[in-house]
Amino acid sequence: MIQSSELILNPDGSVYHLNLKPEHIAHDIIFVGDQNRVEKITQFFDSIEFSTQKREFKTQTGIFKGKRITVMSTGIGPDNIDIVINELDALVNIDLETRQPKENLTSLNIIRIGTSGSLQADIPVDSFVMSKFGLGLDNMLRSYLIDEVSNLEMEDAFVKHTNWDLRKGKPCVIACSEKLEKMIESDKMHKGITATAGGFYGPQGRVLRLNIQDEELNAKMDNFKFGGNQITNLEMETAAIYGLSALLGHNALSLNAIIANRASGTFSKDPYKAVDELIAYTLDKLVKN
Ligand code: R1P
Repeated sequence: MIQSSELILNPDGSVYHLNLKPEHIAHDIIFVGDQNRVEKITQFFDSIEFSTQKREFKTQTGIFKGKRITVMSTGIGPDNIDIVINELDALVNIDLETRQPKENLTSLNIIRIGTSGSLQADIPVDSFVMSKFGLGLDNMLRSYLIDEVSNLEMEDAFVKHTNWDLRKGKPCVIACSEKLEKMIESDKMHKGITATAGGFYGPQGRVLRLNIQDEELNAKMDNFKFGGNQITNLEMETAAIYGLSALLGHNALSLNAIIANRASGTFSKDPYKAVDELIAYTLDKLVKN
């Protein structure tokens, strides 16, 4: 039995941070970072059956063209993803009354619709990137037995190529769900490795008033290649989503609208339009499958 200090439930039986009960979520789940992006998606739904919000975790479940979909904001960063995916998994794979893991496990389909900065000059602002791999530069996944699902060869090649300082922890590499990749891909999507940082400024090579440990890191990431893949973009959630989903048996895919190009130093003139287009694209693909 999982103790009440380990799996915390609210007085109404919902999971602690997400405020959700099992009946509130669909098997197809869209993650966004920004809580204001939830309604940018659900505004297109035929009906909404459930809404809740606690802190940055806003959730709505409804029907879009006959398909039941949950849209949820995760806030910013891998630490939040740890909470969101563990609590979502508890909703489907742990009996919240007996506090025992279920025998028959459920696989959720999780698609992130995010924003991100491109590292490549030829992946311009307002384009879309599908993450074939997540490269975790943060250490959240290292609390788990992540080697079971990580691409150790690519990890080692990245550490060598960047002369990575292992005092920052060892990066890990996790692949997307091939099932979701096939469902969503098209020639509109750039594909590659998405690097996930544990912060926005120093951890992504931004210098304001603080010196950073490796000023050349973005340039080194820019020319890293492994097995025909290059690092396309840098954001703060993808590797965490891929790692926990792989360990728990869920399918995950991360899509990002590129709103900044770090190679050319440019920022989208209309970032909301790029995100709106990615939302429309994803919803359309989801209901066609
Ligand atoms: C930083 O501004 C945030 O934006 C990006 C990063 O991953 C980070 O969460 O994604 P979202 O727009 O999905 O939040």
